Amino acid sequence: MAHPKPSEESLSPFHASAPKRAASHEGRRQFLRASLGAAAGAVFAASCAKDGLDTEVILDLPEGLDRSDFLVHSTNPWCLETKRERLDGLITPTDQVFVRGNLPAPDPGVLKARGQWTLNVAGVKNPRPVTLDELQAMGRQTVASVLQCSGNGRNFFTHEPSGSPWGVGAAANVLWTGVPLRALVEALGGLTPGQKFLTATGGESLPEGMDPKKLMVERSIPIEKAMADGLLAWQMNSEPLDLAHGGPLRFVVPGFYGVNNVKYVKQIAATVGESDAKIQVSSYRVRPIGESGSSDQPSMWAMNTKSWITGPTEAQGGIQAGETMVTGVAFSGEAPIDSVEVSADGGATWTSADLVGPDLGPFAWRTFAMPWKPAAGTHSLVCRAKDKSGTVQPENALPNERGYAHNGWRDHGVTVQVG
Ligand SMILES: Nc1nc2c(c(=O)[nH]1)N[C@H]1C(S)=C(S)[C@@H](COP(=O)(O)O)O[C@H]1N2
Ligand SMILES: [Mo]
Repeated sequence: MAHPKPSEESLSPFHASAPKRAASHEGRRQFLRASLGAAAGAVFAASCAKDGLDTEVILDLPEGLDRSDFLVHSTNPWCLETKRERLDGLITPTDQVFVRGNLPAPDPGVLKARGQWTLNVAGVKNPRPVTLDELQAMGRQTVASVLQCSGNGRNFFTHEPSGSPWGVGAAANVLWTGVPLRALVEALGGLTPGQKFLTATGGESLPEGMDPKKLMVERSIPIEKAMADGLLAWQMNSEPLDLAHGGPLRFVVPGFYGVNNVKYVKQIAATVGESDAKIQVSSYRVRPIGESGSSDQPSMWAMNTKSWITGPTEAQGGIQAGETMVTGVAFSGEAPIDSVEVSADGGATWTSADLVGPDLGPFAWRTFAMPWKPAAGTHSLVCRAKDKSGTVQPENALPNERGYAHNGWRDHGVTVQVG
């Protein structure tokens, strides 16, 4: 079993490699206990082998989450992947949304006084700290958008990129409610001239003695995108935002990869340049295999066109010959979804699927379905989406050092046994 290489996502003191899977359970328990014991204020994480951590060594999941819904890639910070068959819906229930932390979450105490959570705002004519109570009086909007980790699909690359080996489940479609960034900027007198980026900073506390620039979650995006679609959100799926997903306040960038959706946001600043934090400068950059990250490479901003099958799946076991339904999800960060085709013979022949349910806007995913009457045997189900700009999901993804942005339809397929 391949063991993940150390990664730029796991170079923090919060990630320690787990013992090899060959180690005995007792050995692993001792290792875990020792690590937790030694932690004393610091924390321990076990990064995982490709099929997730052993059940025995997993700590309690964040409040309200059920172990059976997830593949556990690491524990502290949490990297929890939603199982493919759980993504079979228009809105992903909050307790089934994947969790990905680069750092351990802040103390849950921050949720006790949500209204007092304070956001520093800079790069505007009248910069000042604004409380969540104040933000709630400045405007309100609800947006459906796909939250997807840049590394979703990493496990399908064959060069074994470092980082969590996500399959399809580092993604969810959720409703965000908050105040548009543009309303906040207007309330504070508008942007000061010359700003090209919007830089958002996460509110986790960082360990003493470490270079904060190497650890902090601080992301910059083009200012036009931020002013058009950025949202300071305090609700997910009509409930107060929980800690795992960034409560009390999160900067949401519909259409952009997960990392730009900064949790526990404590500062937003309109800036002339991009953040000098490592997560912006050299991490989350698409580059050829073997190259190091640098700021002249494309940053993980807009998501590409993508779809995958959610049912039937291999995990659901064999299905009976006769009538069934192929289902899945499709989205694109750049243009609304136009159509989805499904193939039950590995891409030799294609049939149009029906888009199911209401269109929740350009940043949400569409669910699709196609009636299917399979004969007994083994079938290879694949799907491919087309967006309204004419972009078609490619057969193969572009291999890249960190295994980002995999949207190849072939690797996203499922093989099902029909009895
Ligand atoms: N403050 C903060 N924001 C963050 C992160 C983080 O570690 N800290 N992780 C980012 C990454 S890489 C992803 S994929 C998403 C995951 O969001 P979720 O845990 O709500 O699924 O949050 C992003 N925003
Ligand atoms: Mo991510």
